[in-house]
Amino acid sequence: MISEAPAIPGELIARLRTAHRVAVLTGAGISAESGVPTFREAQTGLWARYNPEELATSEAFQRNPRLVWEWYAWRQERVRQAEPNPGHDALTAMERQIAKFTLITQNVDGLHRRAGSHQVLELHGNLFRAKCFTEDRTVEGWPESDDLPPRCPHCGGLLRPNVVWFGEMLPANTLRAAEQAAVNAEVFFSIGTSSLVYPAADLPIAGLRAGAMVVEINPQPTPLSPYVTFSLNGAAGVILPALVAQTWDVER
Ligand code: BV8
Repeated sequence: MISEAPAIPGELIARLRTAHRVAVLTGAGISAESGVPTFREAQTGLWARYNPEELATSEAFQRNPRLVWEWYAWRQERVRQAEPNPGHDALTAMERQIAKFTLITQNVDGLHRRAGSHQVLELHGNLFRAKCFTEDRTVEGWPESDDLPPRCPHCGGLLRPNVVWFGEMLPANTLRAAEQAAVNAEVFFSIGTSSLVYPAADLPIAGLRAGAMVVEINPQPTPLSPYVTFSLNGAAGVILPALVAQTWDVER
């Protein structure tokens, strides 16, 4: 049985057709249909025994830099084998229809940019970038070596993934731009996030307070669900293409 395209609320379609400023916050759920496990999904194999929230910390890295570096290398490999999915593609189509479109992501997998999105704010950094743990400055490359983690070419300190760990500040300019986009949005989408991690989880609330229509896309309810204007319960890779097609009558 071919699954019916989900019906998108008419009021949301009408609003999007006249909107000039739209902001979107995505979490790991939008990459789930690309085969990238979500952040809180049970980790597999070697990593099953570790809790991501414990590994994604500066303390874990200081305790066992090799283990943490290898965890990120394993995740990089998973992402390299993944492709953007119809949910990512639908957001690139939406960006083409909206004058001021801002895509804010908690994800570190880089799949929005690979899908062709341009205005992407990576709140939590990117798996594929590294920085020096000692100097806290990004490095573009480093000499081949068997050292794990590799060493900073400038000072010889350990390299670390250029992502925001728990307990670390988000990049100030990126967070400020995200907050601006949230409070100026006419429509704010929260897609594929458990709405548990702060300060990202504050962004849809900031949009709501500023008068945005807030739309959540998630197969499960989250702490944000009671406050949103519309809850579209389903997979982003199914709902977003239907929403774009029903609103702007375009393919992805
Ligand atoms: C900081 C990078 C402050 C690393 C990540 C209040 C204010 C400020 C901070 C806090 C606060 N309360 C608590 C804190 C501390 C902490 C925090 O929020 N803890 C939580 C756990 C309570 N926050 C921080 O530490 C932040 N730093 O605030 O510093 C500070 C102040 C002073 C001085 C110093 C510091 C830093 C947070 C960033 C952490 N780094 N990632 C890495 O990836 O390794 S966060 C990590 O979780 C990922 O980025 C991930 O994206 C993010 C959130 O998870 P989700 O994306 O939501 O993914 P999840 O698996 O949870 O959910 C997936 C969802 O998708 C589910 O709902 C599921 O139903 C849905 N889904 C599944 N399939 C689909 C789908 N949806 C749609 N379609 C599908 N097909």
